[in-house]
Amino acid sequence: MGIKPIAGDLVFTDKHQESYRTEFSALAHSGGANRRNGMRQKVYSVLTIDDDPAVLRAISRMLRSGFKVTGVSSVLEALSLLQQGEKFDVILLDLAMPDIDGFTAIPMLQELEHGRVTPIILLTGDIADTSQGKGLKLGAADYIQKPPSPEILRLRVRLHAENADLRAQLEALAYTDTLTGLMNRRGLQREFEREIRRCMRGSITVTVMVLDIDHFKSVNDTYGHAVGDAAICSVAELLKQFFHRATDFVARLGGEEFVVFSSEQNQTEMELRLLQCRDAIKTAPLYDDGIEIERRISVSAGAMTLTCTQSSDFRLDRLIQRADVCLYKAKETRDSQVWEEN
Ligand code: GH3
Ligand code: MG
Ligand code: MG
Repeated sequence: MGIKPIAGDLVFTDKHQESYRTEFSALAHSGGANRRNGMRQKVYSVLTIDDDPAVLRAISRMLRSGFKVTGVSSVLEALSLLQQGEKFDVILLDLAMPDIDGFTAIPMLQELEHGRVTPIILLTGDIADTSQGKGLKLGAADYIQKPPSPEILRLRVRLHAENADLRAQLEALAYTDTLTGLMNRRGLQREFEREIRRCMRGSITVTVMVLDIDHFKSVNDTYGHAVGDAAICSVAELLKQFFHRATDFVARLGGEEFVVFSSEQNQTEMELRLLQCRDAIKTAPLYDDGIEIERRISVSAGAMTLTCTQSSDFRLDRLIQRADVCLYKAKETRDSQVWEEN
């Protein structure tokens, strides 16, 4: 894809390269100590995308200490690295790239991150307000003029990497159930929204199951809350084991209730997996203070399998409600799994 070159961005003059060279030697003498206030700093990985090899070399050297830099000379190479699952803490993107221009590249890079939000910093000679605004609106985290001041580059890259780290930690807390380590309802909602779009595009079959431990109150009443907690964790572990495919999502909704959301398997296959999982739960030992107790637990499940289509309006809460109706029937009839009729 051809683009109009942006003035000031195409060539690094000798003067620029000279300033980088000066910086490298200054760095070399500083010993590259990777500490701040006596604290060891985390080494962040940075992906630099620039078609000018001199810039790639310069950035690498500027970020030699405290960063691990990967340089690529085209947006396509960067996309291919992300597609292969490579993860970076910060992306430095040149706006004027010959294959795909930076503005177009921002959403393409973000799309491949599977929900991670890696800060993209535009690094360019074009610092017109309109370009800056456009870049930031498209989702860039920041804008740095070329040639960057090495110190400012390091500080900004670190600042964005640290902010992204903090955000990831907060998200992990917000989306994880602390007792079991499974996703909580919010986490499931997030995964569901991502996954259901893919399923609707491809008319893929999905299954939603709600599982609930039977007579759980009596476990608590007889053995205490700690054993109850251990029983919840044991069910969580077995659910993870039996629903471990990339297209399976297991969450704890709260209390002793769990949800499995899964795609790409038909009802018969899912029924079989659920049966095997329930058998494993029924025979799993429970412990009180490290000593095995006699008590075993069972779960009941309500479930449905349906095919996603572009036109259908799938909402997680509605699907869970429908599975819940089946779960209620399962409890009433003492059938251990009830599936919604197609
Ligand atoms: P049913 O067979 O109909 O499912 O009955 P049940 O006893 O399993 O369900 P009920 O809703 O009557 O009781 C659920 C109990 O789960 C009540 C609550 O105190 C307990 N509970 C909820 N969250 C937790 C938790 O995190 N840990 C423990 N140990 N107990 C919990
Ligand atoms: Mg360029
Ligand atoms: Mg229960």
